[in-house]
Amino acid sequence: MMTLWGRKSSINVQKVLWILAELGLVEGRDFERIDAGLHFGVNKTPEFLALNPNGLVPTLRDGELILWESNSIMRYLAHKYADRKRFSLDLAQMAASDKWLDWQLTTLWPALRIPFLGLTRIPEAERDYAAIHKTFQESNQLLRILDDVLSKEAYCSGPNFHLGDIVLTLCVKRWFMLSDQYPDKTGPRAELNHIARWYDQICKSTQFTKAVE
Ligand SMILES: N[C@@H](CCC(=O)N[C@@H](CS)C(=O)NCC(=O)O)C(=O)O
Repeated sequence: MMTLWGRKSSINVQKVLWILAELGLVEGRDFERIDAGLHFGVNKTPEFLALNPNGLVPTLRDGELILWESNSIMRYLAHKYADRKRFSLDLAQMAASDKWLDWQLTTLWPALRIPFLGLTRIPEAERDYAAIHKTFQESNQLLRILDDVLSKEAYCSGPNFHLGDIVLTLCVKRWFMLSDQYPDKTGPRAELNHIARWYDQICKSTQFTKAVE
């Protein structure tokens, strides 16, 4: 049985939990999950560091294979369970999706994680609202790129839901939620209607709301 280490509240663990659910894999039957990270600890123990020297979650063990990096784990699972035909592994489709996985990791999340951590983990009195506001605006600008794509396509990489949509939805979920954390409850979130339509569709037609708490 595969083992996944990671707390359910982590965006990167949620990517893996969601793809496992899309592939029809069930916790307790097809994989076991061990809570790790933040208050659960575990991820800095010598045993864990021997598996993942970064001391981060998610980490997956499948037989002899130890994997870390959430997007790599997603690609591995999509290929391993190709027979379930949930995600097309066509070369062009995978490449179109892959670019969004890279963009999420290298471009969107580095901007969005600053208001996310600032507004959810740092006590109000210690928050740097100037930095939070600036990076929230940068996130708005980046998400306009996605919104523009979604004005022409149903999903980020074409007509079908794919891996890129999973990682972007989890960022957008946090972006939606952040405005509520502002003291005046408005926040600087831009109106991006194509993203709103796409997000609603994903809530209705995928395992998102069941897999991600
Ligand atoms: N690039 C890595 C980043 C992993 C990462 O930063 N994980 C965070 C949770 S989202 C973590 O383990 N933080 C330490 C903790 O939770 O204690 C990935 O995509 O898997």
